[in-house]
Amino acid sequence: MLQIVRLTLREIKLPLKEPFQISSGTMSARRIILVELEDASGATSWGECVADDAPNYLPDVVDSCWPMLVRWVAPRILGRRFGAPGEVHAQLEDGFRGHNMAKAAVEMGMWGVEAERLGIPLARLIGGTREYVDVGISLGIQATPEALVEKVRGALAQGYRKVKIKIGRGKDVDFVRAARQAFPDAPLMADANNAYTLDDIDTFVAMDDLGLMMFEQPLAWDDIVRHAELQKHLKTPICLDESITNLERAQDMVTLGSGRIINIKPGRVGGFSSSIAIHDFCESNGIPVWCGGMLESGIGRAYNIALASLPNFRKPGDISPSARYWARDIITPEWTMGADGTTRVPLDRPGLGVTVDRDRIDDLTVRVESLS
Ligand code: OSB
Ligand code: MG
Repeated sequence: MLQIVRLTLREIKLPLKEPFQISSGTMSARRIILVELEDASGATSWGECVADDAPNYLPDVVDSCWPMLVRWVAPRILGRRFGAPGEVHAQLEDGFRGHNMAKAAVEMGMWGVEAERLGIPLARLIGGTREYVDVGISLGIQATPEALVEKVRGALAQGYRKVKIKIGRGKDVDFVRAARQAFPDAPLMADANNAYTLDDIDTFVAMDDLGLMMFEQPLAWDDIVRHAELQKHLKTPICLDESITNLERAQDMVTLGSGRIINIKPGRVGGFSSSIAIHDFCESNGIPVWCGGMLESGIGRAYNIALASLPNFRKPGDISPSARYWARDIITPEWTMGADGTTRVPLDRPGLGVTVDRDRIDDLTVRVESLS
């Protein structure tokens, strides 16, 4: 049984090693809300909220998630008895619309606490079957095709098993084609973060012969219908990211043919229960999934790596090692990747499998609020 007696919210500011540009904006430092959870048994763990400063990915932002956590999420959790973490999602959905990123921070933390309480690795708790997970890198939009080619070269030399190229208007066909010409057999894909409309079908047709693994979220962030029309014109599979906010949207994608692959980000879909439900549905319907990333710290990364150990995570995830993002992460040991482009799931340690560095977090903290 789980019974949370205290939730502590912390906002930290973690500077990125280099700015990360997507079609809808640029990030140079992350504002991250961390949630520390204490169970009546004495077990503790942490969750991470993936919302960023600006509403350029989905509507959730740090400054909406913090008050939602305080006023609406925490009161539904504190003091209440849960038989298992799988019960938390329904409790957070009942008469409570949206705000998935705030919900997910606590919902995932509950899985972390349960793993600690039982003394088992998080990946085991959720039924993960892999000991190693394949890692991909997400490369931000570059100034020139030549600069992109050098970034791709570096990523492939490090061993990454998938290279995702961020594209946007005017930074698309020439960029992706240059990367393909330089690396004819590399596992490449492109992520548009909603930069296009159906008027741009020709842009995608121009990239359709480049042998890309997929086009991620070409059209509007909340669209399902138009993606089905676009997919009819393309042999390259469409992968939905932003549009898949819950199991029903994944079902809609399959019903309408809006895509053939799903990027699961637990923060976007409200946590682990929802992620696992989408994973299972996709597995039954022949839809491969992979784990997306939101430039998480080592805490959020622990959850993503555990999730990616489930069997239908059949393509490399955006789960780069700590050193790709941060001069120093907030956990030890930091997440690393082998030269073969895989990361080992920490199955030899209970809970998240890493130690949270409280001193480092204290140094980075800009506000704290304790709820009980
Ligand atoms: O669309 O997948 C995306 C980062 C921030 C917002 C949206 C996205 C991304 C990434 C980064 O692609 C993936 C990572 O964490 O390495
Ligand atoms: Mg994406």
